[in-house]
Amino acid sequence: MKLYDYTMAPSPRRARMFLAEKGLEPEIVQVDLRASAQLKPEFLAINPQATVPVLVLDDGQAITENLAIAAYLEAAYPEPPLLGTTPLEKARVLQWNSRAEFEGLLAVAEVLRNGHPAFAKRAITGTDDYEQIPQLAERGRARVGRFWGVLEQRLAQSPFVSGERFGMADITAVVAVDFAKVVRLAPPESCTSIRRWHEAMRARPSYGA
Ligand SMILES: N[C@@H](CCC(=O)N[C@@H](CS)C(=O)NCC(=O)O)C(=O)O
Repeated sequence: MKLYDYTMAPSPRRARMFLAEKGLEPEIVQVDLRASAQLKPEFLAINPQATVPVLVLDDGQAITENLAIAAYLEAAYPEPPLLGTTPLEKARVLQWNSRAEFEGLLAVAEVLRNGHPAFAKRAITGTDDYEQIPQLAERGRARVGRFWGVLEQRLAQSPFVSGERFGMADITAVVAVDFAKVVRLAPPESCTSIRRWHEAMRARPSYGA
């Protein structure tokens, strides 16, 4: 297996952490997003959406999108389970993974891509250019603040984001929390449950993947 990656970007970090939790070590190919390598014909031939991560299997099949990569890996390498085992656990993992992605990760991305000069005309991923909308950066900040409340409340009820067991939702949420530092946002000091959980995440070997 081969993972098309970019060390500094949050989305491929999710895939790296998932792979590490499964004990898998694919060949890593860096796609230098700062140098717009994702827009070069060689990479577009692998992923026409111009995004990383991409997992390429030994037979050449390419899988894009974190959720699809996770679904493949979970089916091919069931241990340890990261997408739940019982019907309800599986639902809770996807429920909280979606919330961490849409309310956390994408809110931070909204701030960064609409506010940082490095993303001028690159407010949305893909081959088309989109202008930044500064109001979206402002709105994103408010959304991130709301997400801290959601996450704190959830982690006050359960040790992990989707319940009693570590899983994909923890990966997405911890990547969102760490990504927020890039736009100088962090959960307030009062979020003691997030702090307790984040320390547990940091202690896992996959955290540094
Ligand atoms: N929904 C995709 C999102 C992938 C994504 O947005 N990747 C970003 C890096 S975090 C990217 O490739 N950006 C390319 C660009 O900025 O043009 C997934 O979860 O895999």
